Amino acid sequence: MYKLYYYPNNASLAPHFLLHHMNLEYELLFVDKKAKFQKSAEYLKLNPAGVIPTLIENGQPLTESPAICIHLCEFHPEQGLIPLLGDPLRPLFFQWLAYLSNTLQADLMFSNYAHTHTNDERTIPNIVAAQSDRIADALSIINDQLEGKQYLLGDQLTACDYFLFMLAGWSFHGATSPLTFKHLAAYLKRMTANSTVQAVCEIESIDLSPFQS
Ligand SMILES: N[C@@H](CCC(=O)N[C@@H](CS)C(=O)NCC(=O)O)C(=O)O
Repeated sequence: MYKLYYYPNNASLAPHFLLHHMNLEYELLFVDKKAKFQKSAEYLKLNPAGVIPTLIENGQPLTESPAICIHLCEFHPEQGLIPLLGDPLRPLFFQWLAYLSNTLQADLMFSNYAHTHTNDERTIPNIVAAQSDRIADALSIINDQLEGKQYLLGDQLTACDYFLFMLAGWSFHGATSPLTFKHLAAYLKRMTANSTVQAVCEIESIDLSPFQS
C-alpha cells in the first residue's frame, strides 16, 4: 500500500496518474497548504524541502516528482510505462523526463511563483515575461517532438506523457497557451480521452475542458 501526500494539480499529479494507471493500492493524503502543513515539523521529517509530493512506500519516504515516477516505473516494469533496459527508447525516456522536469517544470515554477524568486516585487512582471518566453520555447520543442507521433516517445504511452500532461495543464496560466502549438494541442486533446487522466482529474477536480477546445 502506497501513500501519496498530494495537493490537487500540484507536482503530485504525475505520480498520482502512475499509481492509478498501474492499478496499485494507494491512499491519498491531502496536504493542507492553507495551514502550511508542508512546512510543519511532521512533514519536513518526510520531505526536508517542504514541498509536495511525497510518496511513502513501506514506511520509506521518497520525494521529487520525477524520481517518484521513475521509481514506480522501474518497480513495476510489467506496466510498460518505461521502455525496458536495452530498448533504444529507454535513454530517450530519461532525456525527455529530465527535460520536462529540469527545464519546463522549473520555468513554470519560476513563472507561477515569481514572488519567491525575487527580493524586489517590482521585478515580478519582468520575471514572468522572461519566463513566458522560455516556457513558449520549451513548448515549441515539445511540439516538434510530437509531430507524427501518438505519444512523446512514439507509439507507446510512457510516464513522460503523464508528466507532460501535468505541466501542460499548468502552462495554461501563462502568456502562451499550449494549444497555440498544433501537434501539442492535438496530443493534449487525445490525452484527455485516457481513462487514467479522466479518473484522476475527476478525483482532483481538475477541469479538462481547457485541453479540449
Ligand atoms: N522539485 C519538486 C518541486 C515540488 C514543488 O515545488 N511543489 C510545489 C507544488 S507544485 C509545492 O509544494 N509548493 C508549496 C511550497 O513550496 O510551500 C518536485 O518535482 O517534486
